[in-house]
Amino acid sequence: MAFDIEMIKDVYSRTKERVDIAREVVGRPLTLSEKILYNHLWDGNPTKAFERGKDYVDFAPDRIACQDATAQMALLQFMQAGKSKVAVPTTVHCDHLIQAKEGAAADLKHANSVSSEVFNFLESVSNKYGIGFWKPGAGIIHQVVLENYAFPGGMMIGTDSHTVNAGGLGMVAIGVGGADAVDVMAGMAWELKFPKLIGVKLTGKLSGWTAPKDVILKVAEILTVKGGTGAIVEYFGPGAIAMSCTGKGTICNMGAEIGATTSTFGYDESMERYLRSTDRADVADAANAVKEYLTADAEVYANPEHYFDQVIEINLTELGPLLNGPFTPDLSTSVGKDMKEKATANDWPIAVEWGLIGSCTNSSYEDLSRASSIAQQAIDKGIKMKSELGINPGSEQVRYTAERDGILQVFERLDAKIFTNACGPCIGQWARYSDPKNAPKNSIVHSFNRNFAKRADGNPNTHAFVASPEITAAIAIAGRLDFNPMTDTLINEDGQEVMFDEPTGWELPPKGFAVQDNGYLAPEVDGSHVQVNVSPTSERLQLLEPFEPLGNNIYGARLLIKAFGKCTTDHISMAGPWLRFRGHLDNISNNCLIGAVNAYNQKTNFVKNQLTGEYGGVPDVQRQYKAKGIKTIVVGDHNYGEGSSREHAAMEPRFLGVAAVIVKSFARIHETNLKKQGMLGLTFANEADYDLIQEDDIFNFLDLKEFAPDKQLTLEAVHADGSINIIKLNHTYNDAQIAWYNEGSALNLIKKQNAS
Ligand code: MIC
Ligand code: SF4
Repeated sequence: MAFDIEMIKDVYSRTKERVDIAREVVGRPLTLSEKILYNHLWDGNPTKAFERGKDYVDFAPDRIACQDATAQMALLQFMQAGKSKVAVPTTVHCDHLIQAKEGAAADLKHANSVSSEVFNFLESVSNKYGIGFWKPGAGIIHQVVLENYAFPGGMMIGTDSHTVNAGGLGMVAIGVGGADAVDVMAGMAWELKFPKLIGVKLTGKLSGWTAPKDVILKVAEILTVKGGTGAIVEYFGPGAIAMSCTGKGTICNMGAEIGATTSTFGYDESMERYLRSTDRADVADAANAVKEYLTADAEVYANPEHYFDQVIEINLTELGPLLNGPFTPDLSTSVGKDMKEKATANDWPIAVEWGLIGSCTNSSYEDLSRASSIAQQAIDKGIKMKSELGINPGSEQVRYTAERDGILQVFERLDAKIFTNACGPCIGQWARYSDPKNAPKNSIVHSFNRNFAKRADGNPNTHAFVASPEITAAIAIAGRLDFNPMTDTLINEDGQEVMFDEPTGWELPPKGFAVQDNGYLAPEVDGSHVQVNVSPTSERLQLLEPFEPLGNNIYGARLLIKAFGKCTTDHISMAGPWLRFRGHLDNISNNCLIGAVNAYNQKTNFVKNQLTGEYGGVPDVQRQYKAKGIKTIVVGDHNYGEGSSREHAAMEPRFLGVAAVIVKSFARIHETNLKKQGMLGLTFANEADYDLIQEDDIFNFLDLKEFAPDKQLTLEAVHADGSINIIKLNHTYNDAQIAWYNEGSALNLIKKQNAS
């Protein structure tokens, strides 16, 4: 039986009425995304049609999921909100804090000992406030959500950008910062700008070496890392229907890499099969009763260009396997010859040192079974493994079933390391090097979603390429980046030339899923007596102090850093070893912007202190400005804050005294995170004004007193030679968000409202 089945039935019981009204109000057939959005309006039945990309709308999500690295800050904030229980079903998943080193058993034991304080904190807060808790080792948040909580037509938010994975089961699932989740936990509406809609029509059929992963690698190439910003991507067409549910999850998952608000697919038989095999026949039956409401109206998919803002068509029969990377997930290259040419031209190392299979993106039973069919061939054909292989199963249920069915043993026979059911190398939790900064140039291939510099192993010289699990397995076995399993031969141990056959696998386990201990702990019905302890001397956890409002008198501000080029959340608040400070704002602030490249010297973590003329690390210099009460600004390029939902990337600069972040464009979640923390997140009205900013400028915000929706702000940049530039800044704050700014943060406002 499914968790929270009554809540799911409630959603379905109102679906018909609300969607029918929405269709009338909007005055035309509806996409699936619109049906789900209009069915989750905070105010109930739809009364007006919203303008996509313009109107801010209040929604009522059905559930929330948090992972350990972001839950700490989310729950520290929730504890301040003055509530005794979460208002909607919520879960916490311990998956990010487990380092991959020796293998699952030893690594889990180690994590449980070094992070016990954090795990105990999360467990006790969960127990107190009615939150379901998934222990370390239970699995990666998004696979666990897909297996247990996602349901067609539902709406959820999660404090992780890959929450979007649940679109594979027909949800609108959106990644948010912790402060957004706190709103919903506290029983308030969740606000989102009504998204634009991109339709992706999948014709043809996947076959041979091509996998769902290649679909999203292709979409990333087409749309680039910011092409999906502000939009929901809705997939449809015969190619979509023919694909497994977990394959759909893979595609939706990596929608985060194109900046999409989320991605989704209409309810179909693959979803029904998945629901039934994961012990949720009750959800499948309930969904079947409102089936036509869980996909778009027929007219929409027949004439998509009339209903979507943009339509892309991909013929899956023509699509071949791709490798995306290095350093960005949208740089796409076909396997084989094209890769050989590109790698040679760009000096990417051809030898592949590691292949990694797993992450929330590609760790389903189907993924493991297809990759293991390649591993099995290597054994059968006597091919020696040329690189190392690591596997992170997505959940204990997948791991247990894959072990029962002999899949994991196949990898083990190739000496693969089976790591914990957790994020591991995907988020830099990988003890690959003792001195990563000085580690050698090398290539790795993985089935993860992100490949920003240093992400997996902390080594800036690691060139990480993203591929499907089956291609990852083949390339890891061959040990060459330019290997094309469809055409190339390998020499086996007997000196014979051999080739791989096409991968095979099972969409779902033929004998059904099984698990002994899924790692779930239900909260007490009444948790009011549960004590939550945070030691004042802890280096891992720190209770939050409210931020002081920044006010509307910002004059004489200095430039902390003008970031050059790509500045993702990994650059702003690095993960890996820093994950251990995610619950301690002061300590984690020591990584603030240390990965951002200073536009004036092209160095990281090396900025000029304008008060002393000396250079220092970004956090150190900023702490000196803070000590003197001098506000600062951060300047950046396009898609600033791309990647993670981690609100630390906003809270750290806020905590250290940065007042404004001014960029050419923002990634959605990060922009909201800045607003929530009571900061100014602004964009250059004229992009070229980025170039006007000088290292030693003094900045005055001339009209902050008139801060209002749809009204530009004016920045005066006074240069060292006395000359002045007036720079116009755009913003997307509405009245409520300006109130957060005025109060110092959204949380300050909630506290005030709950107190009155
Ligand atoms: C990621 O993949 O970057 C993470 C780690 O899962 C983040 C969340 C975090 O930083 O804790 C995400 O994607 O939101
Ligand atoms: Fe974990 Fe990686 Fe997925 Fe983020 S992308 S949730 S780090 S597995």
